[in-house]
Amino acid sequence: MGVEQNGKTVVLKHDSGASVEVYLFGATVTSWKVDGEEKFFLSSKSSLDSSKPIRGGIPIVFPIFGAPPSSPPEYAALKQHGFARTADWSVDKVIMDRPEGVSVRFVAPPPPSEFKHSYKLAFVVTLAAHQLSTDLHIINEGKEEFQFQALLHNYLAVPDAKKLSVEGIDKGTRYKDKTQNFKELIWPGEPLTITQETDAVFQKLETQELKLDYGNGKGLNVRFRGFEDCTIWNPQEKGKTMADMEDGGWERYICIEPGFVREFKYLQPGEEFLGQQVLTIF
Ligand code: TA6
Repeated sequence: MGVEQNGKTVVLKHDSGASVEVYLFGATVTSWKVDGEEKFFLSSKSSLDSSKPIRGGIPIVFPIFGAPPSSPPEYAALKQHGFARTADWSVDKVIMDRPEGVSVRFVAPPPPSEFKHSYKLAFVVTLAAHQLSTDLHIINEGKEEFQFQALLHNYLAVPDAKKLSVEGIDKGTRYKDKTQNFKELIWPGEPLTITQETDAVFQKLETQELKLDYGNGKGLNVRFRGFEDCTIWNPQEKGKTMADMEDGGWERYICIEPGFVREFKYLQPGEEFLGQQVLTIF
C-alpha cells in the first residue's frame, strides 16, 4: 500500500498488488496493473516528455472535445481536446491509503491566459483491488457562467480489437458517426464490435454502464455518472496516420470515453460539475 511520487509520476499501490501510475503532465493515468496484467494501452511511440499529449492511458479532455469550435468565438483558438491533457498538474493530497482503497487528488494549474474563465479543476484517482475510479471536479470560481465539454479518453487494452464486444448501448440511443461526417444515427441495440474504423459519439445514454468483453471471457465494466455521453473510437488502419501510434496499436486497444460532449455544459458561478467513472474488472 502507499503513494510514491518520483518526479514526473505518482504511483498508487494497493495491498492486493494492484497499482496505478499517473503522469503529472495532464494528470494522465498511464498504467493500471491488476494481477500483473496491464489494463491500459500506452503506445510505445508516445512522447512522455511533456512535448505532446500522451497517446494512451486516460488523457483528460477539457474544456472542448475534438477540434476547436467556431462558437463561442473565444474557444476557436484552443487546441484539439483542450488544454487539461497538456497542463502540469500537481498532487493536492492523499485522500485515503487504506485496505478499502488508495486515493489521490490532483489539481490543475490556473487557467491558461487564452481561457478567460476562472475555475478549479481536480481529478481524484482511487484504486481498489479490482477497481479504478476517476472523478473529475470542475468548479466555476468566476463571476460569470462558462461553458465546457469534458471527457475521459480511456485507452483500454484488449488482446485483439477484432474479437472484442461492447455491450450495453441502449437500443434507440442517438449517436453521431464521425466517420460519416457526424451523421446522426440511431443505435439498433446490438453489441458493438470493431470491423472497421469506428468513431461514434453516443448521446445521453440511458444506462450509464458498458461492458467491454475482450472475447475471451474477461473484460471490464465502465460505469459513469455526471458524464452522460460516451465516445467509442478505434481508428483501425487510419492509426497509421498518427505519428505517435505504434505499428498495429489499433488492434490492441479500444477507447471507451465517458464524457459530457454532445453539447456544452453551462456552469454557474460557484457551481460544481462532477463527472465520475468506475472501471471494474470481471
Ligand atoms: O475521441 C475520439 C477522437 O476524438 C477521434 O476523433 C480521434 O481523432 C481521437 O479522439 C484522438 O485525438 P487526438 O487529438 O488525441 O489525436
